[in-house]
Amino acid sequence: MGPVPEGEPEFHPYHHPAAGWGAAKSVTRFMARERATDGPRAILKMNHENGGFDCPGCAWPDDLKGLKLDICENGIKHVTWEMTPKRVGRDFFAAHSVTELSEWTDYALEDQGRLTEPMVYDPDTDHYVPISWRDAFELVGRTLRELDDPNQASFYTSGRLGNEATFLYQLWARELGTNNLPDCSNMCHEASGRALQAALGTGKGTCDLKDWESTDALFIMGVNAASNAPRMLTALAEAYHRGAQIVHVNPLVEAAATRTIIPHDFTDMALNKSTRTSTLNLQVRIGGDMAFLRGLAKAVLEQSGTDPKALDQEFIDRHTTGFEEYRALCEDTSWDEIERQSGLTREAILKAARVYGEADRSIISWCLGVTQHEHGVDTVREIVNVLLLRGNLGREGAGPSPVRGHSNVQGNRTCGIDHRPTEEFLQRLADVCKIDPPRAHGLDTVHTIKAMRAGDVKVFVGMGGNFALAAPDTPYTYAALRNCELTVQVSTKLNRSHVVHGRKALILPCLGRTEKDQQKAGVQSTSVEDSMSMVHLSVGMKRPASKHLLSEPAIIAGMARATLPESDTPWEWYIEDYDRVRDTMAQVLDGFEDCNRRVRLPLGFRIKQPARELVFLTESGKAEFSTAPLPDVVPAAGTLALGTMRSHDQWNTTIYSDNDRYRGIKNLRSLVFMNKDDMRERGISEMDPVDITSTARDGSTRSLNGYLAIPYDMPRGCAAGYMPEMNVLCALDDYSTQSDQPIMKHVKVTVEPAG
Ligand SMILES: Nc1nc2c(c(=O)[nH]1)N[C@H]1C(S)=C(S)[C@@H](COP(=O)(O)OP(=O)(O)OC[C@H]3O[C@@H](n4cnc5c(=O)[nH]c(N)nc54)[C@H](O)[C@@H]3O)O[C@H]1N2
Ligand SMILES: Nc1nc2c(c(=O)[nH]1)N[C@H]1C(S)=C(S)[C@@H](COP(=O)(O)OP(=O)(O)OC[C@H]3O[C@@H](n4cnc5c(=O)[nH]c(N)nc54)[C@H](O)[C@@H]3O)O[C@H]1N2
Ligand SMILES: [Mo]
Repeated sequence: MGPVPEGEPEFHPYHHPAAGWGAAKSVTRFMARERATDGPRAILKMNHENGGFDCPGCAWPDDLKGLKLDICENGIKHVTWEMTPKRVGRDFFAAHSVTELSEWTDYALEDQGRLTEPMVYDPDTDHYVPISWRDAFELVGRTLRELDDPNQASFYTSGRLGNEATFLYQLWARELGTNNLPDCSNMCHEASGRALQAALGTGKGTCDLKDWESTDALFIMGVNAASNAPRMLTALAEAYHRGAQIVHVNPLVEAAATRTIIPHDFTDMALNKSTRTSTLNLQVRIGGDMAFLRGLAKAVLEQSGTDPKALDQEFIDRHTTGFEEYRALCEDTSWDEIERQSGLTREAILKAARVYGEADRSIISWCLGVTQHEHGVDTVREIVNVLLLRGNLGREGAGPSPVRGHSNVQGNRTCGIDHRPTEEFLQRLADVCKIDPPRAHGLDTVHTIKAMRAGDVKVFVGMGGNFALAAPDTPYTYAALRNCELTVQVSTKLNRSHVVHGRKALILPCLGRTEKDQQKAGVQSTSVEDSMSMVHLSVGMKRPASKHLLSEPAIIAGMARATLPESDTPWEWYIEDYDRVRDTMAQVLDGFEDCNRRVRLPLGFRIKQPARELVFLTESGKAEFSTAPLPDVVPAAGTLALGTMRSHDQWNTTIYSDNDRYRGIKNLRSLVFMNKDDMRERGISEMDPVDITSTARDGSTRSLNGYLAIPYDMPRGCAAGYMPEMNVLCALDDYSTQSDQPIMKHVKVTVEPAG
């Protein structure tokens, strides 16, 4: 997947603070390699109030104080990656057949640079050849019009897509007649959305950065923040300085759970002065978070026997339902069971419970370590249960705070990317846009793959992303894509999803977020929503990578018009001026009222969170405790629970290098991190080649051979390695029955010396 390694694999445990000079050095090297001469100027334009573009690196909110240079190593890499001077033109495609390209590494594919003009696959020569935009749109339109049923098409969204394009995209799919709108969120935070919706009546977190700045205790669960949301480090360091408690819950002690030097704190950088970012680290077993949370709740309830202030009884009585059942459940769950399932001692859990009990205001934050499990929904609901016990909701400094992934993945859902839309949303869409949207629920990511494989979905459209690699069960997903009549990829760079394609295939190159989007009414901006529901404008300023590129909204409008020639939707008119799209969005979307004015305020606007105001749009009108039993997550004898995760030097399927600095890895991605006792038991030494075999629920097995074993500080019975390589081990049918999310953090494997 990654580049050809620059040397022999190395492993030296990392003992330095996160960010700081290591990050600065890495950025400098990266920019030099990418020859990104425009980098420094562009970075000064990133994440600024009133102008500049939104960093596409992650969904962490911008600094509330605005003007500070609020950037990070990985954001810079991500932007530089888009701004590369390298180009992929028609000559490139003429020189390399698709069969040849499919032998290249993923790194090599992306490293060719930015795509420059629309291309269509020619099966006679096995090459991509140029096609005009008009003919490309017509090919999409004709193929879709000729389907027997609009549900034979599926429209994937990766979370980079801006709000305006998102709105038009779902409008196109629904006007055509399908809710088949899978997105990357189906693999990411689907569980969080479902759990929060059920418990609180809003599928999002309730906290913003102000809450992070005033909380007494932060619980950070299942996130590798130093790599994947590096600007969180600033918040953690500030919290530590303030005297807040910071508890990390993760099988691994990740870099964000140690110390950091904030790169934009020039004094700290100059003095090499680091700040702690943790007061307690709890190494749960993989899948053990729910048991840990149950332990917290049990301890709080036990404490309330002698100390009535341990619970916020008034809050519970006024705002919640189901408390007595939950109390009984906690009493019935034994400490033995909690210890066994969490992999933590009762003593360690009581330490965390003391932090929680002594804090007036607590925030619980989480990411994929919590969601990508069979019981992801139950675990997020348990987070809410714990918060409710002490009234940690609807007041400053307290609440649930999921860390979202892609920079606009939350905005995608807000703007209608949902295969299970509510009747209320569809009705408003019908009333305002004068269309007749289908009412039946559509397909998500997993079910789109199954339907493509079965021949029930024949057209796949990917708005960004790299579906072939990001999805589970790589060979199965490849076969599914190859079984399509037409695959359409709207992309900025060449990737695996272009060489694993349908019988007909299009590559449609688009403007990136850093680039100027010129339309009839002038330069356009798009809006995005961060993890904390702040919506603001993003304006590109770079000259486009090629004069043939179109914006994502323009590509969608072009495909939509060609598909629906008689449509009354003013597709062309919308594209002349995105304010017009926003005016329509203001009428359809909750929280977007008057958005054209509000999005131009210095920091944009915040979408109202009813739960934050203690208004619960649940059936009972209250916040609802849940009472799910603890799942059994203890691996069977001889097996390990394997979590797939990102290295420091990658962005999902984009691999920048084979290094994982904070975990001490150089020149190696085909590895498996293991507990040293689990290694010894199997006769495996450091860097020994091993075979990893997963067993799916249906008993089928999948393998990766010759991976190198790395002894790592993690609980026994746990293992970890990198996505997307390890998607080979994830069976498509092993998705959560609660969220339909592929189970990417708890793959049942055996590991043995390579045979
Ligand atoms: N630089 C960079 N930034 C990114 C991304 C990127 O690839 N690169 N990806 C973006 C996207 S789309 C997303 S969704 C986010 C992902 O952000 P993360 O959620 O941080 O992603 P992962 O690398 O999958 O790491 C998951 C973490 O969960 C831990 N973990 C594994 N299993 C368990 C468990 O059972 N319990 C607990 N408590 N922890 C567990 C792992 O040790 C690891 O620290 O980051 C976003 N930001
Ligand atoms: N095993 C395992 N698998 C996982 C995960 C895991 O933890 N474990 N995580 C899952 C998660 S959380 C996610 S979010 C998915 C990620 O799934 P995706 O979002 O589908 O994948 P990305 O790698 O983010 O997509 C990268 C591609 O996006 C395109 N691109 C970049 N910028 C733009 C742009 O501005 N516009 C357009 N149109 N295209 C652009 C480029 O061509 C690039 O090659 O992967 C999932 N897969
Ligand atoms: Mo994600």
